[in-house]
Amino acid sequence: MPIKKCLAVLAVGALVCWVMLGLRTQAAAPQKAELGGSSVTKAIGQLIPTTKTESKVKGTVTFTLTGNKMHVYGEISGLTPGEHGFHVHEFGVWNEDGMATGGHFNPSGEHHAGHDSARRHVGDMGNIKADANGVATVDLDDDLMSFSGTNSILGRGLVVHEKADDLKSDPSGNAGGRLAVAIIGVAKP
Ligand SMILES: [Cu+2]
Ligand SMILES: [Zn+2]
Repeated sequence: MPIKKCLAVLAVGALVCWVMLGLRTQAAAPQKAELGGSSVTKAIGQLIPTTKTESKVKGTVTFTLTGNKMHVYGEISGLTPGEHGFHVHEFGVWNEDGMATGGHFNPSGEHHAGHDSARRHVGDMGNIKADANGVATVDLDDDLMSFSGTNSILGRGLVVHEKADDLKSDPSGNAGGRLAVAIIGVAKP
């Protein structure tokens, strides 16, 4: 009987140790990632024209996080006058036709919509509007984009389209070809 009791105590002790060790590793991992992510307050994307479209579209776009609001600002040139779809896409890679950026950044599995919609892709920023000189200014506030967690836009793609985004058609608003691509990276604050 005492031997059995002794074994039982040992078994319980081992189980407690195992559970505590597991909890410790679980708690440590996300904390590290969160600390790294939250120290980023500004990101930047340098739009490079896609060569297959013979585009001349270029520009610089910054993303600045204040509290829970992301301010998106930039100037984009080389456009035809009028509206052009403007989105964050899933992958942060430039290629000759911009297709390597994949679809719109959509971590919540929503349908495509305009920037003002309550339910939309996180990457949906609607349209930018170029003036007669082909220059568009982006200046908007966003409630969904982040630099940490599932909605983090760091390392993703930024795309300027050939045509206007109709703000409703899945999967990408019928905005046509991809004229310029940027990779969103960490910027100097
Ligand atoms: Cu797009
Ligand atoms: Zn979309």
